Amino acid sequence: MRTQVVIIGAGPAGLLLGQLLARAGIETVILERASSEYVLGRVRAGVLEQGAVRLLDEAGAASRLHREGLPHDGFSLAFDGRDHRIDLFGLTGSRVTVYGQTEVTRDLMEARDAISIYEAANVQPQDFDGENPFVTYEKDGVTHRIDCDFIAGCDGFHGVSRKSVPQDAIREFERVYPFGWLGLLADVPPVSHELIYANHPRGFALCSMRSATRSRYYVQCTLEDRVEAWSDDRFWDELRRRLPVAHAEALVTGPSFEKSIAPLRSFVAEPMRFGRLFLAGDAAHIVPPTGAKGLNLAASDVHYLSDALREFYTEKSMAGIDAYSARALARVWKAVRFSWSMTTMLHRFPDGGAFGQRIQEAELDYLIHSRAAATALAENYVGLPY
Ligand code: RFL
Ligand code: PHB
Repeated sequence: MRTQVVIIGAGPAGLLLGQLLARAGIETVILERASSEYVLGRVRAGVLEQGAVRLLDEAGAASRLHREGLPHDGFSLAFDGRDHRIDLFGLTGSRVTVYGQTEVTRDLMEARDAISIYEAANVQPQDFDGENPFVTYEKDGVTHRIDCDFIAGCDGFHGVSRKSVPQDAIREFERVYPFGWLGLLADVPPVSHELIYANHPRGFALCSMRSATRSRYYVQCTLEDRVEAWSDDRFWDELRRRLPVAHAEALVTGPSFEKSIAPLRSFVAEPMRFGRLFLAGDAAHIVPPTGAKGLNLAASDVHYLSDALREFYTEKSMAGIDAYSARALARVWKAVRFSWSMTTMLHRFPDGGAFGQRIQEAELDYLIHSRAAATALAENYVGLPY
């Protein structure tokens, strides 16, 4: 079998790229290791930048997002027992949209303009340093081969694409944080109509949502914590303790239907192109979720990559392809910096000590008293321009 572009991974990066290319008339096959039900069952991101919304529009997959997504003009930083609002719209003229990654994935799956093959085992990108790359995979016990012009590795942090690159051709940068996030999803109304990021002596907490009737909450936990040790009651008690009193009293609790622990990490692989193999999204970089940037970075990579491939097929030009890695990485590193700084400002570090604590207090105090500082935070949160 032959196609123009093989995409490995049907997460948001792979599906969005497939959809944009298919709409541009570029033949694409997406190979996904998991089943579509499994991909849809993963609960992850919730906040979209306007750039990501525009791309979903371009992909023809945004009509439900426009109906059901929640526009947010600001969020709250809670510390010292009080709320301090960051007026995103007032400071930047821009807003974010709260809409679950699960829903983005479902909308892209339903658009179905690209061919997707689920439960493809042992996917392997091959010969991408030459002119004739191909990808092999197994399905129902049979080995298949797809010849192509390009391979897009959109297979997440644990995928095969980055691992297929020779060690001496890639440089990796990493920071692992000494804590995780315990997240819970419940059908209860959100405690506030905007997100609350709380810095508290007991640890960070985040109040987010999926809709007016579905809440997503997180508390900072240790790396040794196990989900089984966290009953719903224990979670709700801990969350309440970390919020300002008015929110703690207003918190509506109920049975959870999803609870999981995610470790926090910053990671970047450079470059993002190796001959005819590209990396995009979590396959190339990971950010801690504190800045709400992971999914949005996957979208901006896909923007640069889909532009480059369209340019190649319509104008026979390699310019966009040659520029892809540098363009994407320039935006990636700014989001890595922002996510690291939000994480550092809001969490309790086991070895942070009294000095670390005073620095956090000074930074938060500066933020709420300086319009310049608040604007810098807001412009990163709503997303830097593509
Ligand atoms: P994904 O979503 O990991 O998808 C990769 C896909 O590739 C498949 N795969 C393979 N397929 C074939 N062969 C192989 N060998 C394969 N290996 C893997 C996988 O099965 C999967 O389907 O990566 P992608 O598409 O780059 O998307 C990235 C985002 O999922 C991620 O950055 C965000 O979820 C991060 N994130 C957030 N991002 C935001 O922008 N805003 C947020 O508010 C936000 N909150 C979060 C988050 C991530 C979290 N966790 C759990 C990591 C909150 C959390 C808790
Ligand atoms: C979420 O709703 O899951 C969410 C929101 C904001 C973040 C991280 C996660 O910074």
